[in-house]
Amino acid sequence: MRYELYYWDGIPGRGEFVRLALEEAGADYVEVARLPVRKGGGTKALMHYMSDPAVKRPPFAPPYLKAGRLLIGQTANILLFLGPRLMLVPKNKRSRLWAHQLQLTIADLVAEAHDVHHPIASSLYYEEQKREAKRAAQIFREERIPKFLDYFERVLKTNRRGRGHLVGDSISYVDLSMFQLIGGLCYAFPRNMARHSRRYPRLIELCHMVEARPNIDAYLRSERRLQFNEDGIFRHYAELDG
Ligand SMILES: N[C@@H](CCC(=O)N[C@@H](CS)C(=O)NCC(=O)O)C(=O)O
Repeated sequence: MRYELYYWDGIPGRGEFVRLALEEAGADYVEVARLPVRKGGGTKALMHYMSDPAVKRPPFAPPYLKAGRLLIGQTANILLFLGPRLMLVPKNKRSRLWAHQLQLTIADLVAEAHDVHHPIASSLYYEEQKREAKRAAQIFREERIPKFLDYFERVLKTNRRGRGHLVGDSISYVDLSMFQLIGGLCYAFPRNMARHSRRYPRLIELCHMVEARPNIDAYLRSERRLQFNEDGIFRHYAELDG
């Protein structure tokens, strides 16, 4: 099956959590918004399933995935669907629920990371909410990052059977998403993350494990991989790094 991934062009964003799963599995997929318009791509194609009133069960926002006739929105929901198909989650129901629970927790932190630079409204520019962003960033750095990362570090520690993995005893989509999450936080808050890196040895080890996987390594070197930038979710503004 050829999957169609719909996400904004130019930013890794939430689309990256889905891309990493597709890339690790070597799945056949196209990024619709990155295709030329003459090949049915571009922003208009991206908007189609969200805005056409004839579409049943439309997604609210990208990313969304088209798999045959299925149209699936919400990052964690897409991964819930793809996990078993790409063999990126254990077979049993308990583990699948656990993986989904962790993915939703990752999504919470991703949303908070976004709200640091847009604490008042997504529709305003960062420059219009810089003062509030500075306040939000201090609390995010001092309270929220440690609370979430302590939790994920603990999950790694207690998963004794699968040393180095968040779920089960082999790579899952949650490991891949954690790699992206930690990478994003290190990009946005380099000083803060470097200062506390010794607190999260298992999470850092997990990131090295993920980036060394052959398919991920090839993907990271390819032009399909988009770099973090200041239009995305994880943005580096030195004044927010403390
Ligand atoms: N909870 C959704 C959030 C989706 C989302 O916020 N997408 C962003 C791009 S990363 C967007 O385009 N939002 C438009 C909006 O919220 O108006 C998910 O995890 O997929």
